[in-house]
Amino acid sequence: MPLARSLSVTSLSGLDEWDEEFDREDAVLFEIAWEVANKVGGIYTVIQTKARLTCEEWGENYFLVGPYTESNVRTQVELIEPCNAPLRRTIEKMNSSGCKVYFGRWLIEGSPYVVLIDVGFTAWSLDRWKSELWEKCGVGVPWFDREANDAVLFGFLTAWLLGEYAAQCDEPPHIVAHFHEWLAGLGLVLCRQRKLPVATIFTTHATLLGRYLCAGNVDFYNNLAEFNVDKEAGDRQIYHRYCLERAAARCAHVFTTVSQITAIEAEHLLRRKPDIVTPNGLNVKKFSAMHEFQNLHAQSKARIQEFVRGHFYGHLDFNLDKTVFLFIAGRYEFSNKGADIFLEALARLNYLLRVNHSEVTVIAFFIMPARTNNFNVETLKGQAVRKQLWDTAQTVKERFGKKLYESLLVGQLPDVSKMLDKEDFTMMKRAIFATQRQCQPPICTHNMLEDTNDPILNCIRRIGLFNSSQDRVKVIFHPEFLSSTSPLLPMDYEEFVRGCHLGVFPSYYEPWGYTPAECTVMGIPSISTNLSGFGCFMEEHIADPSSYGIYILDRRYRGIDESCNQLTSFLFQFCQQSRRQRIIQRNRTERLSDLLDWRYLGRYYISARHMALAKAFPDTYLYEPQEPTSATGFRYPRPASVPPSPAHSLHSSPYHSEAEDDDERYDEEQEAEKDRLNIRQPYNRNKDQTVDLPE
Ligand code: G6P
Ligand code: 1S3
Repeated sequence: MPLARSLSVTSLSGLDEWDEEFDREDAVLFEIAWEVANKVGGIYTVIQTKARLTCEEWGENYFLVGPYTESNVRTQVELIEPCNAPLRRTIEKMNSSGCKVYFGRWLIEGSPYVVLIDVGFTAWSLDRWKSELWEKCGVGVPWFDREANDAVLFGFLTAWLLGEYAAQCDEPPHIVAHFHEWLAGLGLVLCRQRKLPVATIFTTHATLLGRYLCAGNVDFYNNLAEFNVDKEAGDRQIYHRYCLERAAARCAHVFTTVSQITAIEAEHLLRRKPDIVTPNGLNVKKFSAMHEFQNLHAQSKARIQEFVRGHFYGHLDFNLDKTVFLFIAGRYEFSNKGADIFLEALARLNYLLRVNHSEVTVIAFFIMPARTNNFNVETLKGQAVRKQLWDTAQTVKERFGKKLYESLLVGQLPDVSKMLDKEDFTMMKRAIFATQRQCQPPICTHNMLEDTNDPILNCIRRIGLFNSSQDRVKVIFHPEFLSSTSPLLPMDYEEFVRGCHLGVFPSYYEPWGYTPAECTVMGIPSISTNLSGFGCFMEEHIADPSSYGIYILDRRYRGIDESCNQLTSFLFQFCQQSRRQRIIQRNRTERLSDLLDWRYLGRYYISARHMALAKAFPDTYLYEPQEPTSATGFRYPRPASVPPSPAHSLHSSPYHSEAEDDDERYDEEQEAEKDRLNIRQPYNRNKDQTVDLPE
């Protein structure tokens, strides 16, 4: 009987790596989600970034199953013939029975196989399947809920696919089917109801009810045990969706979720405690030279500065070299994602910077998609004016250079007072006149369709952050995801993040939260909360998170005003750091990326699959839970070097040169090595203490 897993520890910058000795025999893994090759939100990132590792583990026996949409397939998938006989027969059988099922390779790292099902093509079966769902499971789905109708079609089709595949195999196969989120959950319920030979896993990335309740001004975490879940779901007209989600969680051999905090939520709202927490990882890119990511920061920052020069034309009365770029990004859920308290904290920060006569200016970007009618004229004009100034400067420079050259050719030093003539001055004056502006630089880059009801704009109106000259905090709301082809800010999201100084994600409802994790692996500090999966995970694994640039806001035990004050103080502290301190902090942040690498976090998925196989096929598989090792309780100690507090600034002069930066990078690389050596010392979690390290 194959043992579920044996553990051997190798090193991943101080973290242990698993060497798998698990005999999968003939097992086949299907991973099923609505976001396979179909970007909607965070689940896409989970599956896409994890694919390489899962392909390495399962090879030709790994299949992702998702919905077919022509536009996605055209850009992301290469359609090919099915790679094995049972699957080919399965797809042929389904296609000859009125379905449209495609097979291909998803063109991402790892090139996993994908089975894509056109749910619309089988819509003729919807009523029949809904009746079956009602008769067998007692769940009624109303006709008007399009998403739930898709969930029914997708569920019946995936269960059909798995059942057919099992039937087409010569030997009884060992299938593991991993379903993500309620939209895919019905397939799992049907596998169990039809008693298919499938080991099932259900992962929820948020609960439906949790998301709805949090968005509705409820003291969610203090009342988790009190909610009458059926009534709450009914009141919000999501009872049928909730039933599908709860049935999947309850029927699964193994139930998982992405964080401890969502595990507690699921236990109360879905009435099952998750068997394993499967935190989300990333595909971490490592640069051979440590300062490489610092250079990328400088390059991307220069591009953001160019945009800012255009956006604030006529009002560029602040020093761009002393300007700090903050940002929040994600799905536009105003209070769930914490945009409400971020704005309030910005207003308080504005006051603090003003009364302290700070030289620092803060520009806060809000990147949250809303309904718009394209870019607004004033914003586009800003970039046109900037371009014109640049062109004028280039023309004058060329004319100047030509005169200088001619003078040198005849062996004379030029008369500098005659180098610029009247025409040059006229050209320059005209360009300067064009920068006159009657209005303040715009807050929003687009024409909003619901301007008067927009929560961000309304909040800005209330707190009065209007980008005036007196304001030390300026706000730019870009209600569209970023793209490198944008005429306004032509940068993709990754480049933009690299160019900013701090990501601010003070979410109230955030099962995991990829945005701060992405910041971390790019070496950009971030603020998250102890109500987000990411924040709790980092708190658990790092002795002093803020010294690594991981600020964790307390939204759990404090009222909103207190949390807002804490956020303001994080922001104010951050603004007081010198450039040197920011560079040191970025190096530390980047050092945490191993912790978020799928090479480390993928182990929880491995455990979940083994546990499911052992539960579904107890005669063949045995699951042995992992014994705690010193590496399991791993915690990053406090950094060995100088803390990045303003009081310890070693900056020698107010004029900061690039040469100094290079010295700092050198110091930091040495410091990093010191820290790395210290990190390898095992941390004793039971004593809940940090390691005392020599300075
Ligand atoms: C990186 C670059 C330096 C640059 C610095 C700016 O470290 O390598 O050349 O001076 O970023 O840092 P700041 O926090 O001011 O954007
Ligand atoms: C969910 O997406 P969201 O932004 O709606 O799933 C993500 C992936 O697991 C998770 O990171 C996020 O917190 C959830 O909220």
